[in-house]
Amino acid sequence: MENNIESTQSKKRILSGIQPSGALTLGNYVGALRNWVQLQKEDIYESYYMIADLHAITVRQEPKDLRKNCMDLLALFIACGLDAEKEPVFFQSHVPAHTQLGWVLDCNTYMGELSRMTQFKDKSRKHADNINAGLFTYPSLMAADILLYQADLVPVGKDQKQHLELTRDLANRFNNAYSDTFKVPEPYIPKIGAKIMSLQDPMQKMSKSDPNENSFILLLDPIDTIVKKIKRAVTDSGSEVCCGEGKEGVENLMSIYSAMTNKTMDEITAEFEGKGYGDFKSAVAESVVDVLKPIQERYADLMKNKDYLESVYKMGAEKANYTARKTISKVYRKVGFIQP
Ligand code: ATP
Ligand code: LTN
Repeated sequence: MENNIESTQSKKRILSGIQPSGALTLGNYVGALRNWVQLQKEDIYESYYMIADLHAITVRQEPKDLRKNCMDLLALFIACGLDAEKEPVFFQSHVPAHTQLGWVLDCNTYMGELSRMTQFKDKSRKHADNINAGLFTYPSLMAADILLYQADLVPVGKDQKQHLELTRDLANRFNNAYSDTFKVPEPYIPKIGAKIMSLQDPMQKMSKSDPNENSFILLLDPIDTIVKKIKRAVTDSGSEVCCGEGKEGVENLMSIYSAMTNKTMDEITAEFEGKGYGDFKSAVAESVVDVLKPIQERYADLMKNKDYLESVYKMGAEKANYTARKTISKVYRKVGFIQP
């Protein structure tokens, strides 16, 4: 069988993205962004990080808000520690190969597979007045994002696992039908904080589109708001800081504290033995503020330098296009299109 997967690639590759569909939450940071920064520091991967603007319009977006969210997200990626000069950070819409491969994969994805996606079901429920075709085929476009870069690893939160499984199925399906073309990627889901829960309902994921503002912490929330939201977080009628049945609210705060301080759950239980929720919540709030304050300061500085941000995304698009074009021309050739 012809093996066309790039053999010159020396480092393993990473690709991931976040939608510019609103302000980032602590869940996005813990489940995704912070791991991107750590992985980039390890320097054993070549990484591509994108702002998934094409995905964002599967839900109605006000154009001026979308523009603002895109620039905010770019600045936040850098403020959180991504080195955008070293490796590409780019807007998905700046790389036409995403939509090109998205179409080819649409034609290799079954309706039944797409109907099973829980994100589609959730979002159809939330946006019942706009259940559009893009929302339905979103997972094929996400697979295209990943397969274009021949990514080995995709760091995401737990909610994206199902999309990753479909991506792997599509890669294998295409490779079997047309000969080896795509790397089959692995998800990278953190052990701690893979799913940070709502502060108001610990059975629900913390989500930036939750109508209850007390349910999430935004990376750019003012410090006193962060403290207030944590103090108001739902716990239970007991007073023990530990995990277990009925302790979901406390466990969620423990996960946040663990993610912020790198302490294990056992260490946290020991630290707060004999102390009440008041002390615990103060410590959680302090740990979140310690992490977010420097990010907010860097973000404010970056937003004053629009020229720099522009240079970053242009450079990112150039590098991303270079890699993506190689894959899409291979795919077009393999499916039988005449070379232009
Ligand atoms: P929306 O509320 O609009 O559906 P979202 O907050 O779920 O958005 P996405 O842009 O869909 O955010 O997700 C970006 C990344 O953040 C993904 O890797 C996702 O898995 C991760 N993520 C999102 N929410 C959480 C959470 N509560 N805990 C851990 N990871 C999360
Ligand atoms: N589907 C993801 C965002 C996303 C993504 C990607 C993540 C779009 N393309 C490629 C990883 C790799 C979400 O909704 N959180």
